[in-house]
Amino acid sequence: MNTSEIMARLKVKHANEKEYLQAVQEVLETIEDVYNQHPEFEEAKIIERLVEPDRIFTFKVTWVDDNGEIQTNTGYRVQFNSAIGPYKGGLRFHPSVNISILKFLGFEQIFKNALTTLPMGGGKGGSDFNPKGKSDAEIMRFCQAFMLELWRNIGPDTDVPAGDVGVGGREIGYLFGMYKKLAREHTGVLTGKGMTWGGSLIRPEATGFGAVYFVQHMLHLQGKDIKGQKVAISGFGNVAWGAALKATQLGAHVIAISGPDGVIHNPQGMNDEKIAYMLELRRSNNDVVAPFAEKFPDATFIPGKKAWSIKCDIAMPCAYQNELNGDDAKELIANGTWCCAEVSNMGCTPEAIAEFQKARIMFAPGKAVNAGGVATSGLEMTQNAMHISWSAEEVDRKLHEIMSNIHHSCVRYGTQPDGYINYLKGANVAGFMKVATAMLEQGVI
Ligand code: 2IT
Repeated sequence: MNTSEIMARLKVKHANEKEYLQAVQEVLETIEDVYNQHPEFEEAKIIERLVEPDRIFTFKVTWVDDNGEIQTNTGYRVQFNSAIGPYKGGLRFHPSVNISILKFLGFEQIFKNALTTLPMGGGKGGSDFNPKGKSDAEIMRFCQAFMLELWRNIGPDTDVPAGDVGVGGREIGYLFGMYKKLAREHTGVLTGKGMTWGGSLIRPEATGFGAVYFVQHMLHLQGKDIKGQKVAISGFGNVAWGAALKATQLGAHVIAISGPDGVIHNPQGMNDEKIAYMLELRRSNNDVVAPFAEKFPDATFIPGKKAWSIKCDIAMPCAYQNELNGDDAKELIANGTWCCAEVSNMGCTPEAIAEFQKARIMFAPGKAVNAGGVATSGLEMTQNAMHISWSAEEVDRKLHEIMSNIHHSCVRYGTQPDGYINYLKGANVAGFMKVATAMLEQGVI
């Protein structure tokens, strides 16, 4: 079967899973050429096998809230592909979480993890639990109840979860505590752990830092520097924080951050105090960015608007999937934006990507740009397995090297005859070739 036939069948079989279908379609469209050049892949039905997760666990999570009321949520873990290493990928706690979203995230994770050059397969999990407004004790009870089910299906050489939207250091702590108690082992079964109990230095910063390192490579190749550029960032979570911090350190002006409630226009750029306040805002668990403008009067809050309404050179979506659509892309392009580096997973809709590519604007996909996060998780696994801990400089040096390699792979597989670099194609083809070859070599399993 060719890629269009496979896609057509998937659309019938999983008609309700729109995010999953979107992620698969994007990959299949970009790898079609190489797939056709490798009849051995088609013969081994590599794509048919790759789009189907190895297994999915669904479980009930019951817990008691602070009012003594019993709450029920659904927990999931999608173990997608283990061709090149144990399943690896984050846990997302958000009311929108469902099978389609976790399958899209798990599918993307396969290629992203392959790009890092580290031995990690693809997986993803989470729950429809809404952390917004929950007390610390409620978060702990939920995490413990979640792990009470999940622990049997994960392990340091089997499946290693981490954080994602709604899951940060605090949640990883509660999840790890329960895992350790049940499994009676202190191993690297989760990443993003605390620094005193097996966590890697630089892991909290890694996704945002890695993304900015990637952007530096994109710019250098065009003879440009990040210093002095205006950067618009969406979100104000852990990833947005890391990106804002590194971009500011390198002399860029982060002129927008945003939340579900609207955008902060910050024409003066960030400083240490503002960046520290981003963390405070996130810790407040209220999911609003408006208080930033109350604290810093040089910034303005524009309710209901996205970060893409602010004039910028470089756009970095750092929040959710499909947060930048075709109209947003048109607005950015009209305002003179010349680079979009997706930091969220599938942050741009297919229409937005088409607009950027049509305008020959630099665009790079999340699975390349944000891979520094999971790469540093991979480095955390290595340190745990070796029972050692590397210095921040050592981890940052390795992160730099990994991002440079990923950029190199994208350029190698994505440079078009006219010189335009199709980073989306480059990332998908590079990741696919590695996983497909591994699957072929391991036989029909
Ligand atoms: O989307 C991602 O790559 C993550 N949420 C991080 C996954 C990880 O295992 O560190």
